[in-house]
Amino acid sequence: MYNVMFVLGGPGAGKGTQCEKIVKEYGYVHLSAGDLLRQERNRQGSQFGEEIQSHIKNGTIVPVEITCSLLRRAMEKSEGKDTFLIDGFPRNQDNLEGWKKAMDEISVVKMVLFFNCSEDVCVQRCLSRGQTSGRADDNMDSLKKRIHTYSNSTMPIIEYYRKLDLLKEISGEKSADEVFEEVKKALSTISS
Ligand code: UP5
Ligand code: MG
Repeated sequence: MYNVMFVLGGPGAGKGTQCEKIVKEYGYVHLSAGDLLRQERNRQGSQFGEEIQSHIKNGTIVPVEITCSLLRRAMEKSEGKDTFLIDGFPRNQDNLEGWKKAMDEISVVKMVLFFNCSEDVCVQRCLSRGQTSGRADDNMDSLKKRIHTYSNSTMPIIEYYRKLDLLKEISGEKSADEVFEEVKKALSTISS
C-alpha cells in the first residue's frame, strides 16, 4: 500500500516550498503534479504537450487520465519508498474520481495538508517569482484564471476532505519556517 498525503492550496500558497522541507526532515517522496505535467509537456514526442500547455496557460485542469498516470508511474519508480506527498492534486471532481478509480485499491490517503493563503499574498508571490521562474502562468492574466479555478473547482475538494476529517488546515502567510513549524505539528498526529 502506498501512503499518500495530498498537499493543496492556492497558486503560490507554498505547497512546493513546504514539501521540500518535509522531504528533508521526513524523507517522504515529493511528487508535484504541476512539475510532472511541465516535464511531460517538455518531453520530445509527447502526444500531450500542446494540451497540457494550453491548460497551464489558461489555469484550467488537465484531464485526470494524463495526470494520474504520470503520478502513478512516478510512484512505481520510487521503489522502496512508501510515503508520498502529492502536491497540487486532486484539483477538481474529475481528478478525485479518476484517482479513486485508479488508486484506491493500492493507496491510502493519510492526510490532506491545506495551506490557506489570501489571494493578495498568492498573487504577489507568483508575480515576483514570475520575474525569474520562466513559468508560462506566472503572469496576471493566467493568475486570474488560476485563482478562479482554485475557488470554483479545488475548494470543493478541500471541503470534501474536511468533512472526512482528513484535512489539516495551516495558514500559509507567515514565513516559510514558521509555516513549517505548523506542518510538523500536523504530521506528528498522523497514524501509522
Ligand atoms: N514562498 C513560498 N512560501 C513562502 C512563505 N511562507 N513566505 C514568503 N514567500 C514564500 O511558492 C511560491 C512562491 O512564493 C515562491 O517564490 C516561494 O519562494 C514563495 P511555492 O512553494 O512554489 O508555492 P506553490 O503553492 O507550490 O505554488 P504553485 O505556483 O506551484 O501553485 P499552483 O498550484 O498554481 O501550480 P502547480 O504547479 O501545482 O500547477 C500549475 C498548473 O498545472 C495548474 O494551474 C493546472 O493548469 C496544471 N495542473 C493540472 O492541470 N493538474 C494538476 O493535478 C496539477 C496542475
Ligand atoms: Mg508548486
